[in-house]
Amino acid sequence: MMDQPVTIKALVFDAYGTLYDIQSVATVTEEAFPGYGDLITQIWRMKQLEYTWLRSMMKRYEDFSVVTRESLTYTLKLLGLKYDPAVFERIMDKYVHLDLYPDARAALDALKGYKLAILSNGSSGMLNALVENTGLSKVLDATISIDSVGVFKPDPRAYTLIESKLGVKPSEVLFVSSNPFDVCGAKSFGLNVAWIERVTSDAMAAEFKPNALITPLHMFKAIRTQMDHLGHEPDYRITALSELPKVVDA
Ligand code: LAC
Repeated sequence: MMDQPVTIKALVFDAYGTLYDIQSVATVTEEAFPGYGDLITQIWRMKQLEYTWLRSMMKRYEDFSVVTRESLTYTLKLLGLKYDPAVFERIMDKYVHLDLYPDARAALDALKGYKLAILSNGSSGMLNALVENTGLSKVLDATISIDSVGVFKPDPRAYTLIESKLGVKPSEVLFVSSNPFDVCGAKSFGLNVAWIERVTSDAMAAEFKPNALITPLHMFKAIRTQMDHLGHEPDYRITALSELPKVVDA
């Protein structure tokens, strides 16, 4: 927990996996390629994140729409799936119509009075369309893309955008993410961080019984939803966004 009380002025949210359910692409991937939906959904997301990190390290930034397309191409190719451009575009289009987590809207409404923003690796174009299509533009003060620094989270330069765009010091920010790599990056940078543990460690362990059928979703959860061992722990662990008012008003 935090060493001393701080006054939180802004809550800044990661987008994909935190406010928006990235698994909701499974409906379109399954519809486009029956029987492959889960495989495509998980490989695509794992590669997409990997490409953000590789591009940052290679200093070959391309925005998240490019990364998302390249990782989808990788996935369909490895599975030997043939497709026409319209099918590809239909799958991509889900990225600007992702499902909000059921608890997202009510939690944001309950936090009125704080500055509320998204800081995401998404490109400005993708994020603005998503926020508009899902009605969040009315409740958010800012939708911040890392586009303007040309490097993806968890690079510290990405997190500097909160202060430069919102005018709020890192010590006055509660950053909220479900993505362990993002929690570690934000904490390492110096933000207060709440981790939304969408898959608790008990629930995770319960899914891995001897000889249990392990699906691509299980592997995704094992690799991308549990806290990483990078020497940084979140200040708060929550299991629903509805717990946030209690965290900041405490
Ligand atoms: C984001 C991805 C990393 O929204 O989840 O930044």
